[in-house]
Amino acid sequence: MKRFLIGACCAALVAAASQATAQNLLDDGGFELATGNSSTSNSNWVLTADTPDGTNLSAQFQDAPWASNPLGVAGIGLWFKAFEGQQATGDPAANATLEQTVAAGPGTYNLSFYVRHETNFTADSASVVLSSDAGDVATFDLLATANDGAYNQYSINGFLASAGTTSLTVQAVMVNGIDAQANPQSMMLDDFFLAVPEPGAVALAGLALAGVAAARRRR
Ligand SMILES: [Ca+2]
Ligand SMILES: [Ca+2]
Repeated sequence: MKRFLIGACCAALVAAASQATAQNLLDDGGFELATGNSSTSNSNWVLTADTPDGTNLSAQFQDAPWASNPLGVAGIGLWFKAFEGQQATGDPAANATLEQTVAAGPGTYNLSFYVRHETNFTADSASVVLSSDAGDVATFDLLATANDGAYNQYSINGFLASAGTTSLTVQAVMVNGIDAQANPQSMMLDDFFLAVPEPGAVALAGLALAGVAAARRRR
């Protein structure tokens, strides 16, 4: 029993160390530099959102405890307002794209992000797309996430950027969002993290395993 506990303890340490050492390749992954209630990022993110009723954006950076991760804490999250689509007779559907491109070479990458998906959110599609300028593309279906209204973390892991890659692009895209005429019906995104799986994390795991072995020897 004691040995098991030591192993679990070290595994937790490795997880914490990996998080701490990985560097986010994205500028302002959590949108905290953005101007609240607008499409102005003040960072390398570009948010393109239409205004189906001629006034209100179909997506915006929202400064509110209900829009940011973790839920209930002050901060800024990206708000996909599908309900702006076809809200009034003659309004078109709601479309928006969030995008950031970073310089990056060939290799393996992990992208993680938090999603708050409300029950009645309705769109033809909503997705996070990771791509390279060498033509590699991975698409994550946001409509398939838990629609429980909580912030949940998801990831695209092991993305392979092939030879010739000089940049990676992260996108969040809402296509043809419409008013479901039933609340709650929004989707929010926050805390994007793009990183190279770190050789350092592997080394730390080795050190932790050595720690377990040392602990066993002391017995
Ligand atoms: Ca945030
Ligand atoms: Ca409206």
